[in-house]
Amino acid sequence: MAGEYRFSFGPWNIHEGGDPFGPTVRDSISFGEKLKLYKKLGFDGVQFHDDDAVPEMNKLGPKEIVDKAKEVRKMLEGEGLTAEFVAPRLWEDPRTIDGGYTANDPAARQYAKDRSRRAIDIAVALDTKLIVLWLAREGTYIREAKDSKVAVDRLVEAIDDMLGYNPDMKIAIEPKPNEPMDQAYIPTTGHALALGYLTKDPKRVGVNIETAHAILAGLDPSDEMGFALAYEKLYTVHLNDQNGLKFDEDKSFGSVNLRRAFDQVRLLDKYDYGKRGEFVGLDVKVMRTQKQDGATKHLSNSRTVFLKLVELVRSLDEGKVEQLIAGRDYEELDMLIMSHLLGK
Ligand code: XUL
Ligand code: MN
Repeated sequence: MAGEYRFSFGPWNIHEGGDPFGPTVRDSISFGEKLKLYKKLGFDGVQFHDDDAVPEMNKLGPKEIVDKAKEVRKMLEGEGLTAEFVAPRLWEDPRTIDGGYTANDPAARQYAKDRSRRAIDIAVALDTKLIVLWLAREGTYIREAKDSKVAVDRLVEAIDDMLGYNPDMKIAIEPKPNEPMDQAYIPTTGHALALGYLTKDPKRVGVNIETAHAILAGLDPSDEMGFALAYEKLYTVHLNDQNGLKFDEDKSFGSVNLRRAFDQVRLLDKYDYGKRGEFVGLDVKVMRTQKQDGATKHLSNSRTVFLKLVELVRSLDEGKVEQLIAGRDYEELDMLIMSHLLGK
């Protein structure tokens, strides 16, 4: 329950509400103010992009970056918080317009590798051993723009560079099939894990599975999680929800399809997710319509829904489930689950 699970989110999950078609609608909240909200909302872990921890890091040298990150670690300690992971934010720099690790320009690829090393330095300073790689621009708008075989070779080369740079760091690839690219090279959990096995240390390469990304790939998020669990590769999760095949919505967990959320929680709880130190990570966006005051409700609501679903999962009559499976009465099993979700 609440004490058994530790929850995390990233500072970008408290945001001003700007979208591609309109300006921001809420005031900015400083990083320090955001940190003060974590515990109040029931969260213990902070997910970082490298420049969430060290803004404008491209203007700083490696030592200055580490010094700044150490200051952030002190802030975390002051709030009783832990850094869960650091993700290199490679997709906003002019040098990575055509991608980072898979860019056609060798200078862009080198920048991406260097920046990833700096992200690892920040992770060390923040006392976490987990790097998340969301491969934002590692794909194409038109198929002929890049060679997909070479792209995979280049991704392996970049991950090998990170694994070699720090022998303690683990890497969780966060697959996503599209957005911002038309076609991403690592669209699913299967692709991410297979990529890991091409690297020089597959033991240290796993996944971060995001609910919405699995749905965008036309897949069931709990099945994706089960696949990763079978490989002992579910390093973290980004729970949220997604209403069909459209832009990545990052809706509150369970808000579109409660049964799909129930299935994710059932699987995670069954296989002791969290007991090996994993956080229940969220990647949720508040609605643009939300007023300033209530703009953290998506976080506390997602956490509450997760915990309520844990209760529901644990009160499911698993003996009855077994019996119905043995009798191949899946219609009755369907009704059992629906009745359980309806509370009757
Ligand atoms: C993008 C996404 C990112 C990653 C972290 O769709 O989910 O926020 O989770 O870089
Ligand atoms: Mn995510």
